Amino acid sequence: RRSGFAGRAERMFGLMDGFLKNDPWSLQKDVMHHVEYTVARSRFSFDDFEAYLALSHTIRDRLIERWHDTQVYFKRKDPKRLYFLSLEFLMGRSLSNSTVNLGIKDQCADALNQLGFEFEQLVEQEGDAALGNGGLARLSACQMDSLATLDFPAWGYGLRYQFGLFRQVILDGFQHEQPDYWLNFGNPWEIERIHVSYAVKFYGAVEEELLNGVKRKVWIPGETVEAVAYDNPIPGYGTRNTINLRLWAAKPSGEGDMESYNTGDYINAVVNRQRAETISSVLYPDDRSYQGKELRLKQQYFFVTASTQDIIRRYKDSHSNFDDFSNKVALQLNDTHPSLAIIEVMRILIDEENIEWNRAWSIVCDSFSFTTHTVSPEGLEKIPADLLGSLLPRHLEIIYEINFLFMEELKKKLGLNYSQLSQMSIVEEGAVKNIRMANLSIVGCHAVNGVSRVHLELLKKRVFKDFCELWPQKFQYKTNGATQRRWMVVSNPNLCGLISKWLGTEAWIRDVDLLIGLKEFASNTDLQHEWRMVKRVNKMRLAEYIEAISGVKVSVDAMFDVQIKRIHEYKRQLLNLFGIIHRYDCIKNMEKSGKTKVVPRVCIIGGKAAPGYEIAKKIIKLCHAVAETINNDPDVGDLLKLVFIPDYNVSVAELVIPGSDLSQHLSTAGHEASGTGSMKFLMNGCLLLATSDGSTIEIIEEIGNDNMFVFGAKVDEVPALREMKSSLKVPLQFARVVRMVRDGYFGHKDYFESLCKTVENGGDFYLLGNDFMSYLEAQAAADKTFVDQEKWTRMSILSSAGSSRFSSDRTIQEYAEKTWNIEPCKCPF
Ligand code: TH1
Repeated sequence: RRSGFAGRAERMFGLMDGFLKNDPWSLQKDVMHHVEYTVARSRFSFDDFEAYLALSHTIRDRLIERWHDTQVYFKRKDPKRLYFLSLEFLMGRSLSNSTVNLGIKDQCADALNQLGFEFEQLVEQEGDAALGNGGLARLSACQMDSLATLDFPAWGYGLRYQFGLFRQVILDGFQHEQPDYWLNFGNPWEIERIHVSYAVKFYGAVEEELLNGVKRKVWIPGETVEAVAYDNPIPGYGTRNTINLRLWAAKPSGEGDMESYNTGDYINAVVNRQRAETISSVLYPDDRSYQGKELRLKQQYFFVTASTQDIIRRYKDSHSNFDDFSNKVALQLNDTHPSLAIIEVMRILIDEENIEWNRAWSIVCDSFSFTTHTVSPEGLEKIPADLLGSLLPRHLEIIYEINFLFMEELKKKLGLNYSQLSQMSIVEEGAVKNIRMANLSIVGCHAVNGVSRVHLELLKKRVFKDFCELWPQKFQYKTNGATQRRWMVVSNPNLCGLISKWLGTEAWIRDVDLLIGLKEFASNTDLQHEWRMVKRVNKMRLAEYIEAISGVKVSVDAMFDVQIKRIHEYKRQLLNLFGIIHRYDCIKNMEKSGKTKVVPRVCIIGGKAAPGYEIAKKIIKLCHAVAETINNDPDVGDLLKLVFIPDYNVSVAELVIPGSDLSQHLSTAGHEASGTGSMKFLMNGCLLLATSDGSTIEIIEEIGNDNMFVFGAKVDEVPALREMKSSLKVPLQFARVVRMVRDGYFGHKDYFESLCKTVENGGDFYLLGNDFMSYLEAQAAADKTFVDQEKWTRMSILSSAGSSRFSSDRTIQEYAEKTWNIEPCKCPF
């Protein structure tokens, strides 16, 4: 006999007409349904944007089906789950990616075509979800795609900022920041869960309470807001599994309403409550720097408590005690930004679940793992103890207690080495007392991961030397990766078609190691020819875009040379600009006959500067000033062009990467923890011109020195070079280009003075002068190779063929096995 529930479920399923179908006709019907009833436009008249919305809702319905099935299956199987906690996710657009992962892109394109719409055009209607700054945030997004595709029972947690990363607007060559109103036109990709909400408390005081003769600490908070969940389905490729990215938004809390309203000032009370929403309103736009701002700390705690309450509630739904917690839950901290979670779980276990301290602490340590993305000690997050104590008084007490016990343990192990103890302490004593979030994370996690091999070496040698010696087995590394679904299949469909044709299979999209199969065809003239054709079409698309945004006409026969990433002194966009000025200077001083030998270049630079980072902003202005001079110089013509692409983001990257020949990764060795942009270029067959730093070192090992252009000081040489710097002679060519900028060759003499100073007179912390000649040689080698199109194309094919190690699928597989101890849980159907 059927149980009542099953019988009812079957009847309901019948009413739903089974699962949604994916043939073009069914898709078309659903699109029209959404035009009429969701977007509420007449079926006789709707524009591209409305068609985009209707199509997105059509896809969303399919995502929801799979999401439900996956979650029901996870719940039934109760596997160990991974929770990925990150304050930043750079998801970019979703439409194209979802259709690719669901395997229905062609059907959608057909369906739309018959309605008179161009799929590619609808895709362009979508704005980017830019809830993050740069590499760290895009890494989170790539890893979510891999987690879903590899069928891992995982969820991501993040913040639903109302304003994502600022829009960069360039006026007269200067960067201006504008708010990113990404939610203003609605967001079809999220599901609001008004009923999934948690109270978030701040301020107040800790009191002692006597309960059944036992003393307990009770936190009496002073302010309460509510965290509401928004779910974003993340579909895997070639699987039904669809995991969840749960983002929290702050809302006023209903708690304590009566009190404030009874005091009389109703209007003010309502308005003040509304201020709760500011907590999740804006993403901090600083890459790699912290400021000890109260709002940022509020965001962090808001995020952490909502996520951990949700996770613990889900655990308790199917478990009656905490014995199994660390066998069922892995909590991954993306950098130290969410590291208060360690304290929050500790607080819940001891204060609310009445678990004894030592047991609670071992549950915490067994569950948490942490990945650091930073190289320098200055990049490590610190929170003033006063600030933390006023916002979260109970948490500060717990931190002190953890630190006390940790110090006692250390004293036993190390004896009384005060300088070492104070280095390792979670609490930094000084004029201002600070809490060191990295130390807290290392102490409270069972695994600490670096993001490339050399990054781990640097952690061992420098930043966390003492900790590595104390707990060598805790420290690991997982070289970062990027997802080939977004960075090849979505953004470079023509190249993918070609690769699949030559490999005789599309299986590499899931099983990326198959890409190596291209290697045997690297010298095949047919493949080479087709490969160049694909690149040319991509370059034409990019050239059109460049003309549209800048008015500059560029020739697709020129080498497209690209540097796109956040603007930072250590990433040395300035070195690139100095190289461009040098090239320009050479062309200017050339005889007519010499010019025929110049390899034409289109130099493309893009990236945002943190709003308060003056030097980075000057680099942007210098780029525009140099471009203005070069692009309008009749002596130069098509031999050299320089364009700055404004408002660089994920969707701009998807356009630029497939259309570039050469990409530059110029960080001073030892400064880029990993770098992930290079991996995306590599996959797309763009040659790299790079220093031997971060993950580039591993790329060199994978594809060989002779398949890219490597230059500059090595990681181990940098410290000694810095010591000797003031006695080193700078090359004449370098001095000359710096002087051109300083003397006002590109105008704005006074404004650029401070920029020049960063590389002059024994300054030059990032060693631009030292690496300059080596850089020019690498550039010359690139020119020489570009003329030999056969060689260039072979190197390009070998780059794609050798890129499989840099798929985030590999990264996630390693984390799953070595850090999280989780297994796939594949939804059958
Ligand atoms: C970046 C690293 O600089 C980069 O090398 C690495 O590839 C990437 O993370 C992913 O691992 C970082 N981004 C941030 C952002 C903030 C703070 C620190 C870092 S490190 C906000």
